[in-house]
Amino acid sequence: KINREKLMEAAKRQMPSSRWEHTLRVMETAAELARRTGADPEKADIAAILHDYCKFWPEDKQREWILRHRLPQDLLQYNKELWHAPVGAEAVREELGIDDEEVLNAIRSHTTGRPGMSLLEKVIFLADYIEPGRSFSGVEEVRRLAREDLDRAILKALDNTIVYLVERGFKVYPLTILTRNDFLDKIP
Ligand code: DGI
Ligand code: FE
Ligand code: FE
Ligand code: FE
Repeated sequence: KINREKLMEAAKRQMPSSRWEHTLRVMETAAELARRTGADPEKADIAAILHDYCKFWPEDKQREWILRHRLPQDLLQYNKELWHAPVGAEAVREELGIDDEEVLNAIRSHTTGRPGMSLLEKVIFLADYIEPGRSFSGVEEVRRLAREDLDRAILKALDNTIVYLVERGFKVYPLTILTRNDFLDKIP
């Protein structure tokens, strides 16, 4: 089984240095969230290292993976920024032999979330959103909420993303809406 150093080298090779630096910050933020919430720290570490594995793959290569690996075909009708999460999960399974389904789920759901997210998935989703290099409008409030309640923090992050997309006239991927509805239903 491949070790952490090899996974870091493999991920680093797929992306420009600015994106690798984001990955390092996601690793640190995920470690902190895992420590505080009781999520598995080793799984959080591996998922953080690999979460943007194919973010910088050419669009055509990502499209090929969606077509050839039984990924949701409706992704092709939406922003290509959504593709790297599900494609990344398949890519690290095939190219790096990652077979831990919890880690793969965390990679797969890190952009849109999904209804019924596990603690590990929540940690990776939020670490990606609140890492210290982020400057989205509203990120400070999500950072504050994340210190108290991961679910409320994710709901706020999803609200921000949906508002951002609507304000710019972009389509919203249905899974993003379903994830938000799921958190609305379960937050007291
Ligand atoms: O890969 P990162 O930049 O670290 O972050 P990410 O994986 O969360 O990707 C964020 C991008 O995805 C951002 O440009 C907004 C976009 N996005 C997220 N949800 C949706 C979306 N785009 C569309 N069109 N629809 C969505 O539901
Ligand atoms: Fe990403
Ligand atoms: Fe394949
Ligand atoms: Fe990321």
